[in-house]
Amino acid sequence: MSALTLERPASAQSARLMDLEAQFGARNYKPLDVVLTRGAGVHVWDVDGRRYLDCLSAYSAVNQGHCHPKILEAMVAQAGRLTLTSRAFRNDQLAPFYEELCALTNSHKALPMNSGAEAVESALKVARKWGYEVKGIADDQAEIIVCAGNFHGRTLSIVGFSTDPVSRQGFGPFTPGFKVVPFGDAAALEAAITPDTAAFLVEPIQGEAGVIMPPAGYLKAARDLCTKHRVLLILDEIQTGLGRTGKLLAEEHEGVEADLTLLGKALSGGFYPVSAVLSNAEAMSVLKPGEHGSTFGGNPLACAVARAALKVLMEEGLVENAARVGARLQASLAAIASPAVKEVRGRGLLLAVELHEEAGPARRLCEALRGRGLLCKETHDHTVRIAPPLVLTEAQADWIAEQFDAELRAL
Ligand code: IF1
Repeated sequence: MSALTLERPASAQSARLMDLEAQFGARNYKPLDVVLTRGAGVHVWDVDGRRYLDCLSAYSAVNQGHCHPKILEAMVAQAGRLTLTSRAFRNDQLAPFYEELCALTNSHKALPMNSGAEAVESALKVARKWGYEVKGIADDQAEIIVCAGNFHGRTLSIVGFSTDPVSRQGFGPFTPGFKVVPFGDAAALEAAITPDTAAFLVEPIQGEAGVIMPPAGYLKAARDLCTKHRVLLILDEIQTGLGRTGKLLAEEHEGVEADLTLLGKALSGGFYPVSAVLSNAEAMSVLKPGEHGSTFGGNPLACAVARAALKVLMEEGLVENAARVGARLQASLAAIASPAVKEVRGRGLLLAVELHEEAGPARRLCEALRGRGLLCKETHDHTVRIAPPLVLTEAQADWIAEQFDAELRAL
């Protein structure tokens, strides 16, 4: 029977918790009415003991699986030793974190921050400073090109160049110096470049926009245009990076190397806010002491957690697993014969099912799938994102496809 209309009664405990959230919390989210209390691997449990397969992974922050024991162990050990010194002093976790992160990503330098948005903002500052000091752009004239449909975070500068009205409504005035071009259009990118262009910031696959894939060759064309016009290519891999698309970095699918690469989310395996700006060029060298910083950026606890998260990612072969199991899941989803499905798209374990408008809001499908023990989230009105932890097995991938098949037929 379709679970579409199943309105499961929330238990007294979950109802009380939801009421408290409504009473005291800012209403900046509309979450599913499921109150989670435990996670392990691909699964999470709600306060009523129901188990779910997590197909969101906290927006790709728990690629290693929920509460990975080895990351937990590293976090607890470090938390009992030294958590925060500020960068006024040094600590014994930062250098090994730098070394391991740069070796893994073939980077020259790394700038450690906390949230993804902070990494984005830091990269924008580095790009502007590089534009003035290295490229020779006149003061305060630097331009940075971004793509329509972008999602890079929620700070004022970032939402200022968003094309999503909901993200920017009521938050003006915004930071100047940004130009928007269509995603996937290399000609439009070249036309937008001027001698004042310092950088081009883009997601290799647009996550929030609905797992929008660029045309084949677009990233390579962007790389070549940036090289030709001395523009820094900044790839935001905060969601696509760290194995999510079946490569360590999504840029590898097109064999390109960004000048600045942004990481976050799974850099800590979901244990702690850790982000980083990686520099393949010497762009980072424009930063001088005192010009940028953060209280928690590069703290020993963050570094210890990130080191363990990267170790788990590589030792457990999660990048290859994402490629193999993701291809199986994508093929199974694409084989679903349902008139409700407009498109199945994505790469590795960053997938999406887009519904035809007549099939109704994707939220309803998410609610129905929750009734089957599968948690996923709609992005915009008609697309369901499917991004389980990269530890997913083939059997679990088949189970996900079976749940979608059952509910899509019901649609
Ligand atoms: C929310 C979206 C995803 C990101 C990329 C930078 C950031 C994000 C490509 C900023 C963050 C999160 C933010 C979170 C929900 C989630 C999200 F729906 F908002 F758009 F994943 F698609 N670059 N994405 O995806 O990183 O500062 O959040 O650490 O704002 O609700 P952050």
